[in-house]
Amino acid sequence: MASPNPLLLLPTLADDLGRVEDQLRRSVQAEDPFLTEVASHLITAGGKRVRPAFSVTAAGTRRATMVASTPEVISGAVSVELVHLGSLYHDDVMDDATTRRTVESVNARWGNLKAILAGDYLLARASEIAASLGTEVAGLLAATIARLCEGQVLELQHTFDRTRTETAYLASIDGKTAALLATACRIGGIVADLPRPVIDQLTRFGHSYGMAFQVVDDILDVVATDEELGKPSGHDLVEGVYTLPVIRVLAHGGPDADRLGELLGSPLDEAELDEARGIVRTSGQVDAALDTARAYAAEAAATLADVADTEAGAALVAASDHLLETVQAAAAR
Ligand code: GRG
Repeated sequence: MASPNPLLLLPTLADDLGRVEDQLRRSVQAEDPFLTEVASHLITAGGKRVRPAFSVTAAGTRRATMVASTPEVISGAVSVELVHLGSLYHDDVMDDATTRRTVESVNARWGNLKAILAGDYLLARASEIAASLGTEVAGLLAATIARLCEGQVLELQHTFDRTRTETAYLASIDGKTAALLATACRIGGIVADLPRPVIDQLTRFGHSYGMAFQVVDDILDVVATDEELGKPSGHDLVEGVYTLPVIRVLAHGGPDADRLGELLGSPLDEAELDEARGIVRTSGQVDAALDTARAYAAEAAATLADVADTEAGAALVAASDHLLETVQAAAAR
């Protein structure tokens, strides 16, 4: 069993995340109760709230000990989580997902059209809140939404592509995941009015952490169970999204690569999915991908070395060390 995320041990964070939760729910209250229900669905379902936790913690990196966040920092954290939510609504439509955050996905429950519209609504609310924090935050969030789209398009361009390269994979996750984690930290720093060099450090931290986070997420899709993920595992292979461990097995060559190459390139039935996952799991490339995630996490920690003497700085560094714990146990089975 992995230990809790070190950010959650910060004495003020639970209260601040409670305030984030309240504002999140208020921010999706529409005039139409049906729209409120659809837009609230994944908020109520839960989620780890990693991005708001980073915004709040990043904002505190120059204080020796954390204090309750300002309303502006809470709003910044909410705007980032709303973008994340909007992207999940749209992502689940694209993937035809049935489950998210352990509950029925929005598209499965209400259909694609409503899921797309509710996703748009979440993005609009995020933009409105960001605009209340000033033009820099509004511009940054808009540019980050564009980065998510760019990352996702890069992924779509390579679905069922057995020749997808590691470079193409890394460029995609940079946009679809690392950009928003970088922005989560940057917004915390901007809204807390931290010195510019610290804001830039926090941004680099969030970016490296985000790269590690997505590599870990992709490894988990190969090695974890449905229960551990709260959604069907092996989904990436089914959808034709070939991630780091798969790309490396194929690139390595030999009998594993040959057999995996025969299986991939088109949709898989259940037996083929099991066989493909088995090949990747036993190939040694899961460990190699873990090394890559570890290197990004170490890069993230190193970025914050000179603020690691504050409570918040130390917690961010510890969070990057902790990230690998979540996947090591699953990968070792
Ligand atoms: C309209 C903003 C927008 C984007 C359109 C669909 C799309 C382009 C991008 C998809 C981006 C995406 C879903 C990336 C995956 C990011 C990721 C690792 C999600 C899981 O994050 P967790 O583990 O999930 O933090 P919880 O549920 O805990 O919040």
